[in-house]
Amino acid sequence: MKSAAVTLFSASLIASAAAHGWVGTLTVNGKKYIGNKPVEQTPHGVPSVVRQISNNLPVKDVTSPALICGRSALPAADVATVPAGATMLFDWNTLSGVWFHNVGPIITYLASCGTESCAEFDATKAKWFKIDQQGQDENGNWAQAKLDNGSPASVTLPANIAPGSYLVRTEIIALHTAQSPGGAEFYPSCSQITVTGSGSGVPAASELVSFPGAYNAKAPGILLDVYDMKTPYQFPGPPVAAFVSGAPPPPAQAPAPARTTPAHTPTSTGTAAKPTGTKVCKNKNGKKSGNGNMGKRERIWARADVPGAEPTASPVAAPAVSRVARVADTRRSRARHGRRVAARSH
Ligand SMILES: [Cu+2]
Repeated sequence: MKSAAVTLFSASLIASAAAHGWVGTLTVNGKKYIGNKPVEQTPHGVPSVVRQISNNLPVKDVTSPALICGRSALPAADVATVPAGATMLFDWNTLSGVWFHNVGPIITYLASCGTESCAEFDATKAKWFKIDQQGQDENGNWAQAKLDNGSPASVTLPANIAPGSYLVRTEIIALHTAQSPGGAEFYPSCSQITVTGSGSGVPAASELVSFPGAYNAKAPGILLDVYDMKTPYQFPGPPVAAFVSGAPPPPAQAPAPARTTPAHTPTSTGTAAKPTGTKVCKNKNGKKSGNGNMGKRERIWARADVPGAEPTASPVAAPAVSRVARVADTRRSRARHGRRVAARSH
């Protein structure tokens, strides 16, 4: 017979396990690549292109190696072929079905695996560049909330990217408890791809980051009260790489050795970056759109977050989400976590 304590412990395990997810399917041009459940659920998974994580708990320590590809992520056996410019659809699963946290961005990075297959590639050595970041749409709805109806996260590979072997790191950051240090929840997932095409787009050396290392626990996009935002959301990490966004690349970090500039690297450090926040998110009804696809405007807005613009205060300071939306989010968050205290615990 179970003791009350054991029952309670089991219940809390179930509650937290149900809360978190993994990439269950990557779809490219209609072809589906199955991602395994975490090792705790599926010790012997099917061959996949998605690196399998050990369990589905969030990563909360930005200095942890788990921030690279998820908790104890294992290299995967297969590699997906993705033409430059193709859209990758990431289906996020949880033990209770679909994703259900609803506040926070979805951010995607790539790292070259060099000349080796990504199946052999050691992700601790990866140098990442950002290709996409999705925050709130013009109604204040977060990209993440759109996963809640079972829609996949949609990320388009740059059309001009140089072909080769890449690791894709796509990440949900859940911000419902981010008002406390260490409260943000990171869900990184890595997939192994071979990009085909004839593009020549590569990141500048100054745009490459490492995980862990790219994120600061106190960054404004990581430590914040997402229900009481005074300024537009500031994505953590570097800007989207210039060859993707079309913005001028950031200057090399000083002190930097004189660069032997490759022919393809633009040298301009002009100040033509569009300011962020010129499009203020407002939400009059707080309703979810129910549409899993990102609007074009949103993508443009998200990608307008370019070098030089991030640290600058928005010229139009206004809450990014209306009070109605905040209340709705809070209610949903409470309902899903049972109670606020439970939510804070994971
Ligand atoms: Cu959670």
